[in-house]
Amino acid sequence: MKLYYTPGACSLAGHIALHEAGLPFTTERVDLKTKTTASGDDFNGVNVKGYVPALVLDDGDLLTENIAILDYLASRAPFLGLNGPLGRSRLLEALAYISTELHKSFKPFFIGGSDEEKAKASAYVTRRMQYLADTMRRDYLLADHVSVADFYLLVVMRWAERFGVTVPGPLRALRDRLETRPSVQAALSGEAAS
Ligand SMILES: N[C@@H](CCC(=O)N[C@@H](CS)C(=O)NCC(=O)O)C(=O)O
Repeated sequence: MKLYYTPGACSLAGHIALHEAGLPFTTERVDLKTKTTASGDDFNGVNVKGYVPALVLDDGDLLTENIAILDYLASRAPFLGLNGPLGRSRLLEALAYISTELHKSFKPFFIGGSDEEKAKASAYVTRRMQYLADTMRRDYLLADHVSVADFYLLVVMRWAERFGVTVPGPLRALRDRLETRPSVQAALSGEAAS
């Protein structure tokens, strides 16, 4: 598999999951401003949507959208998903929440929104994160073990720190716990060095 990513972007979640899964993969950095890959290719030629993450599967198929990619990786490495009859649905429920209620709410910070828009977004994100803090399991978001949802949440918690958005205490503790994982450190240092 090959993951197209941009350092610190939402593609970091899949990058961590690939390390954690222990599956063979390669990566290529994408410059989102110029839509050019590290090897000089036109990224729009890889993913016509023009955004990361994009995952090229071993048979050449292209998978896009964080939720789909993280769900796929959890299907390839089931220990990164959830057990039980509702396991997959619960995982998708959490991934959709992180994507639509948290990730997308950062838009004013990324597109140079007004101070008022940023303040509104900040309060909204904190309130939506509070729900996760109130409902999370003891050590991880959805279970007593890590799941791909933790990795996506970690990405938005890193953005929160960058933009001064308050993260509830239990989630800050989760972030600290996640950042000690070798998979997280490998993905972060790989992206920083790229
Ligand atoms: N709907 C996509 C959105 C992905 C997305 O927002 N990617 C951002 C980085 S976090 C990006 O590549 N933005 C550049 C652009 O849209 O041109 C998903 O959920 O995967």
